Amino acid sequence: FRSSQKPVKNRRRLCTGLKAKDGVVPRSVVVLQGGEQKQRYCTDTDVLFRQESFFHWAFGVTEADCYGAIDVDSGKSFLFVPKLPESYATWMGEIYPKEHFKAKYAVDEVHYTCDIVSVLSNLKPATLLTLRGQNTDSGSICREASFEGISGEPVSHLLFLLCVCSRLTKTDMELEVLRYTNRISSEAHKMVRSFRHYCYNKGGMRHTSYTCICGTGNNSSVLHYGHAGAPNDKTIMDGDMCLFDMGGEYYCYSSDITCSFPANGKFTPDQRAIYEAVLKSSRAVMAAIRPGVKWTDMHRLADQVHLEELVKIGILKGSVDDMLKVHLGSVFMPHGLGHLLGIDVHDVGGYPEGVDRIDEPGLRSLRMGRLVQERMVLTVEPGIYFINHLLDQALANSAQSCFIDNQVLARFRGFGGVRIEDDIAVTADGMELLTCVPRTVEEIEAFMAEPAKPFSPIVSAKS
Ligand SMILES: [Mn+2]
Repeated sequence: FRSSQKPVKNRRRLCTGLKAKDGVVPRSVVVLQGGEQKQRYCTDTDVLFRQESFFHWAFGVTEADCYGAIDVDSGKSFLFVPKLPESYATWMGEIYPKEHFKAKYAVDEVHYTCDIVSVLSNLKPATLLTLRGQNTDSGSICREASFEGISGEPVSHLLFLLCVCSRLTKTDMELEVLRYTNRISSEAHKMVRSFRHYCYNKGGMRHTSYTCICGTGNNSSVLHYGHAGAPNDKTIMDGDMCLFDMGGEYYCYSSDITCSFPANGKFTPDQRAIYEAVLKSSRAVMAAIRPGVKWTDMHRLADQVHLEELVKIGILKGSVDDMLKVHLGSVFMPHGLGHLLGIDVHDVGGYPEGVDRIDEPGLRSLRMGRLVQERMVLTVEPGIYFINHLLDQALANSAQSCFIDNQVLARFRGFGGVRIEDDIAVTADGMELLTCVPRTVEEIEAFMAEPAKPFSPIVSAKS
């Protein structure tokens, strides 16, 4: 990336927004703290570093242990980097001068972190604006910048709201990186077993966006399979459905893609029926997305298509409208339709302050409750799963069990699940599909029948 493409624009958006806000006094200075290099437990082995997301958004800095400041009135930016000991040059490599970082990150001034107090006091700030607020996905509070000698009472919540709001919609540069993460991750999905190798080797991606979820057979109904207690270690059996949810990360920007397919390359009639039901809801949602639609309505649309298709398959019987009233859709899709995507895989800002999640099965798991806006990047990830304990609960509930044909359902116990997850960018009149993998049953079967192809070349995007 050229330095002009660094997040200069994000800092400018931030200053403009702050100046327009009540309660921001003249001579306010934003102070952000970057991520710290941590070690594995009590050892001296470094944990692979990944920059803190807000800091990355504002400064684009890949090094650890930095601070940044922005003078809101002038827009002037300051980067503080650690002053490294001489021994660093022996063990870690060249120690760069401050000018190196000034050019690399297109900031106005670079200083050492040990000088942060004197540099900031020379600005004679009326207020320091720091970042503090709650992430609506995790419930965690982001860590406020702090350093020895910080003076006065920093104002924190204001900056958080503004940063979150600005991160909701993406700049041209951000969209370009997200297109890249999707192009590489899409190709890597086609390599399946060498997914991570492809991301690293062909895409220059040091991280994946999250722990790969690779469930097969019944495990494909475990929504977040692949954790330490279930480390993607089941032997794949002939006839299994596979559900592989994997995304590469580049320059701290995420991708989040799921492919579901039969392990042996050929769908059984039941596998095809469930797969095509999910594909139908995915494409119905994509056809409906445009600025101004409610994301909760998109979730409901997916539920409705699933129920209609489950009636056709024979698992359900009766009126779909009545099924919706008892939230039957959430038995088969207990998670939300999709979420914001950006520097974080569950990107910030899903719910504005004062708007709570809708307290209904399924919808309460939806990570975004806003109207869809141009330049938002979202995942569309409907799924149908056969999760034994949810099926048993529904069968024990007479309001729901009256719609279920248990004899047909019994055939699907142990089936696992199907999720189809694509990433999209919202445009002025619709959406741009960022993900490009085989999606129809025919495409998947044809792709899996082909002998191993050489890696397809990565064509760089037009500038
Ligand atoms: Mn996702």
